[in-house]
Amino acid sequence: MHFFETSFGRTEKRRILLTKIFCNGAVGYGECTTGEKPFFSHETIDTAWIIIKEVLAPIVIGKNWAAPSEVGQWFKQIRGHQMARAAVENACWDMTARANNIALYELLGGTRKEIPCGVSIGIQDTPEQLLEKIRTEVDAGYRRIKIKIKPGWDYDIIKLVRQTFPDITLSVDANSAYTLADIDLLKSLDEFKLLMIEQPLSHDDIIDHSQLQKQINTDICLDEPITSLDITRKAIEMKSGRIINIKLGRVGGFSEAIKIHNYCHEHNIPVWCGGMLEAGIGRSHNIAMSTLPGFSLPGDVSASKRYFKEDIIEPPVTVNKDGFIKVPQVPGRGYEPKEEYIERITVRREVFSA
Ligand code: OSB
Ligand code: MG
Repeated sequence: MHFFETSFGRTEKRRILLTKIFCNGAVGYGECTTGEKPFFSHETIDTAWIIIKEVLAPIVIGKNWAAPSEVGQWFKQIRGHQMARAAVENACWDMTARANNIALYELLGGTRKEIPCGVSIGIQDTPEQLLEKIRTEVDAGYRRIKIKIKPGWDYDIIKLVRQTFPDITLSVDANSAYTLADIDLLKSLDEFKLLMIEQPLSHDDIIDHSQLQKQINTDICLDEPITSLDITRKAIEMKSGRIINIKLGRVGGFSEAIKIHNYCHEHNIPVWCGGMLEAGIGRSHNIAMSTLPGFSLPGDVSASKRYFKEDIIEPPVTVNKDGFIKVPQVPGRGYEPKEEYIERITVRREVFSA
């Protein structure tokens, strides 16, 4: 994969944990979106493995449910480990859509037939490299460009990007790289007419963000601290930001994501679908979720080929010249796992049965 750098580090390759659930002939897939190391959140692929094996699998195996949201309910008693929970819960939704022969996006309550796409562009080795990357993605049709920033790769870089691309819809993501002591720098970004600044302050903070939002014009978008409906409600009540990034893994799966979406929709807070460098299963789940009506801003849901030489699904996710992904109108996800390829690159496997 092509490297991807944020304020918390560089990712060069991904180990991906997939879940697969069987019930009466129907099969559902899930993807755990955690990174290898606990830099974005506390979870890692290895902690997720243990939690799925020792806690989540025993809860779901052999059980019946009328709606997959019940699975999310069973997992509520678990503190943290949202990405592990999502990997299992989402496979249950996926399987239920298959079993009922309907599209996953319809099972979720989605309505959009195509979804607007943006890209997230990591920190590069040189400013020229960044401009070149942006040029490529703008030419590909993407409807919003987001660049990663960190101290030392912020004001001057954004200024250069704005001078070069005066009219693009541009946002920035700091992944928690600043504190309120950086208020002057953060205020100075107002001149660039950014669509939003994503997670400028601490990963678990909604209090300082509320202070900051009072002092800057640019809309703050919260990412890292949005782990549940409850914290989302508090952040919105405190006016800690005006936009919410919903990530399926970070919130623990489809049921919580739908609840957060509904709450934001009722409160006129735009939401968009964040990404975690997902392979095809996670990517297709993000597409399904982005069809819900409140996902009004372009998400970080982009073409498979931006990250992977060969994705694990067929067809790979593609984005049209206008920057939209057409939502497959078929039962399930609409992107089939390449079983043989997955088999070939699998290094570890565990099977549980009732
Ligand atoms: O903050 O949105 C983020 C990737 C890994 C961890 C955190 C983030 C990201 C991205 C990539 O921005 C979005 C994508 O999957 O394209
Ligand atoms: Mg982010």
